[in-house]
Amino acid sequence: MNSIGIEAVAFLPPGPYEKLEQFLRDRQWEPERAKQYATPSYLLEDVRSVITALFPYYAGEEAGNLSLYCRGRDYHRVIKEYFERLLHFLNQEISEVEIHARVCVDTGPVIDRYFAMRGGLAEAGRNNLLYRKGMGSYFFIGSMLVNLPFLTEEVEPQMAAACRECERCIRSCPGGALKRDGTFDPQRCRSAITQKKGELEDWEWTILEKDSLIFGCDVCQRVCPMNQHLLPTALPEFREDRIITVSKAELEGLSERRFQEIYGDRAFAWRGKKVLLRNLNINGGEE
Ligand code: B12
Ligand code: SF4
Ligand code: SF4
Repeated sequence: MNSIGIEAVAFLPPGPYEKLEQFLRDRQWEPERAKQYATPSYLLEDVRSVITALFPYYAGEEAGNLSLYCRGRDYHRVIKEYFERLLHFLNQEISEVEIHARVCVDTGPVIDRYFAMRGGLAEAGRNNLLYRKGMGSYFFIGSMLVNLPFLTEEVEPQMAAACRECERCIRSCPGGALKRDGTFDPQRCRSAITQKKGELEDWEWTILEKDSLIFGCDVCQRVCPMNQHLLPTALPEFREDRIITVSKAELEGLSERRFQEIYGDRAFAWRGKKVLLRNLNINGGEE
């Protein structure tokens, strides 16, 4: 897959994934929803394998007011492009099957992190993020369902060894979203609050004010010992032409249409200009 630019990929069986279903039910998911997320054939009827792939995006940590994950091009678009190239390659190699595929990047009933772990590509940290040697936690995950046979032997998901004696992420989390019992409260995650539209409640403002990023939150990744001394990604979409900061002066006066023309290929733009301007009023958001 190196010729396509995908350095970590696995072809998993089509499921259903009973342990995932149980995990989601234990997290109070409604039974029918948990079943759907654990059963890839809901999405693609003739699915025969789940392709899971990692896309590293680390490109340094220069000070700026955007999270590291949204400084390059919008990963939803980039991953779709890589999967299209992969499909093209598979179509050329396997001419005897008419390939059906369904690409999922943060869309559809798919738990990307579960598949990446089962494919042996990464392990879980206490902060919920997945980690892989050399990439730390700074990678995206894409999933593509296809009607081609699977190749990869499954691996039991596990927690990274470095987490045994460490709780730095839990102690530093500005929202108190990471719990000692291993659960996670997404409502209290600062990343979610920066992406929320409309008026914020006082308690949400309090969480927002604890850090200066106006989109996303990197605290639990920055403090992590597994994220030290990383090499920059080889993927040009995340390494080049990065935007690390946006200011009020740049945003004010732009129509929503002009805003989309300038920033529409960036993940931080998907909630619109108003949300960014609101967040710029927080502690240090302005450069
Ligand atoms: C909704 C969402 C959010 C919500 C949170 C929802 C949630 N409950 O986690 C919000 C907006 C808060 C969010 C924030 C972020 N997100 Co987000 N998010 C998603 C999305 C779309 C769905 C996640 C979801 O609801 N999962 C349901 C929960 C139950 O499962 P999970 O946490 O994904 O997976 C866990 C289980 O599989 C579990 N598990 C199951 N069995 C077992 C067994 C064992 C032994 C163990 C140890 C674990 C385990 O371990 C996994 C990790 O905890 C995914 C993309 C996708 N479709 O999967 C991206 C995704 C998870 N996000 C991602 C990113 C990058 C982020 C941010 C870092 C962005 C930022 N810098 O601000 C933060 C990190 C917050 C954090 N600490 O997790 C990446 C994660 C990449 C990685 N290396 O892990 C994903 C995969 C997007 C992508 N396509 O790459 N996110
Ligand atoms: S900060 Fe510590 S506990 Fe948290 S993910 Fe990193 S190593 Fe694990
Ligand atoms: S992204 Fe920020 S708020 Fe969310 S869990 Fe990590 S440190 Fe906490």
